[in-house]
Amino acid sequence: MKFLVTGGAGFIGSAVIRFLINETDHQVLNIDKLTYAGHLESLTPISDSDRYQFVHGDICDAALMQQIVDEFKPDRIMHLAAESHVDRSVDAPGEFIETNIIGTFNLLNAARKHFEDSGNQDFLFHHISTDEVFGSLGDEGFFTEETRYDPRSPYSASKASSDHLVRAWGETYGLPIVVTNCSNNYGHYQFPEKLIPLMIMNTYNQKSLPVYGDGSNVRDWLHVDDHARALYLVVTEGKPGETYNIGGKNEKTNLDVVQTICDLMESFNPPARDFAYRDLITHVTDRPGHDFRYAIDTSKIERELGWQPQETFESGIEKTVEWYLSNQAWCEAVSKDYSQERLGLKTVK
Ligand code: NAD
Ligand code: TDX
Repeated sequence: MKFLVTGGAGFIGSAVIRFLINETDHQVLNIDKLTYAGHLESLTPISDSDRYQFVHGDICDAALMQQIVDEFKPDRIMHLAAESHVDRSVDAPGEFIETNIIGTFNLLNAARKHFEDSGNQDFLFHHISTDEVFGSLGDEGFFTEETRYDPRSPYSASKASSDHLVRAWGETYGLPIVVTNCSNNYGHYQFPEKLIPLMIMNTYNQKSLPVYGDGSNVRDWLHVDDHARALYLVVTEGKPGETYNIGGKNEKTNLDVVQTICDLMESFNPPARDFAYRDLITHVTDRPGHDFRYAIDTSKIERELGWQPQETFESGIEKTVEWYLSNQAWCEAVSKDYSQERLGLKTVK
């Protein structure tokens, strides 16, 4: 089949494309704007494949999206391109509205015309979304596919909006769609603004480790390769019109995550004798509107598609720390314009 992947130079998109090229026989066209978060270096392992092509393009360019879809004639569109960082959405929400909402609208229009013109009854539009659309949990409970939407950041509100557009195109125009809502991903090739790679890079460089608030906020961590496998199952075997939640069953407080990274670094990269990586942990001003806890009920995707994550948090975080230590060239290439300043505080009065 022909897969059109948007955002394929990003963290999850590149994992999906590496999976599609390495584990299947499908053809892949990657459309990416190459923002600060998009790096073709993440695709080096597969970029020589004759089943892979890249177009440098912006999903906000409606005419370009229509042209690419009309020419490539995809059987599947996997839509991952987005502005993805919550802290940046606090400072500059406009880009999130443009890319996440208007960009998704453009792709839906292009997909609808292609579906109607081609008559390809096997066509499917897969929107890759987040559990953050469901808001924030207390100490108990899990997000299911029926949980009411309650987005609380500009990022999650823009993703909720795009989820609604995708379902509306399914109901109103009969476009075959599927939506997945996933918890926090971690693993190789993640841009070092996100918690886990930032903490690995900062321990390596012996810089302070900024934990927002008291560090008790909880995230449910999923290794990115387990997410890529889940997405492939959904896009090939999922039922059109359905939503599937994806999660890692790995709930950790942020402080636990940071301490685990410090402890792994003690063994992989032992510091001088009078110093411990945990000494670098610094509690800083909390994120505005910081969601307390995310946790996913994954029973639907397990029951209906037989998906199970392969990595535990312990195995995945160890591989991830090792990967960042052995791939400093990638880290330096992607972060050359990234100053690491604290983002997302501008709304605090
Ligand atoms: P990322 O920020 O690493 O990558 C986003 C990619 O989209 C980049 O390559 C960027 O260049 C590209 N892009 C941005 N704006 C674009 C535009 N206007 N036109 C074309 N390309 C553009 O993000 P990620 O972490 O890989 O997330 C991918 C998707 O998965 C997003 O939709 C995100 O909401 C969703 N998601 C992420 C997580 C997570 O933990 N990272 C969890 C659940 C869902
Ligand atoms: O320096 C930091 N210190 C800190 O304590 C950073 C960057 C984060 N944090 C905290 C905030 C969160 O509670 O760590 C947690 C994780 O933060 P992020 O890595 O920014 O991820 P999060 O806000 O949870 O959102 C992520 O998961 C869901 C992705 O960025 C989203 O794209 C995805 O939808």
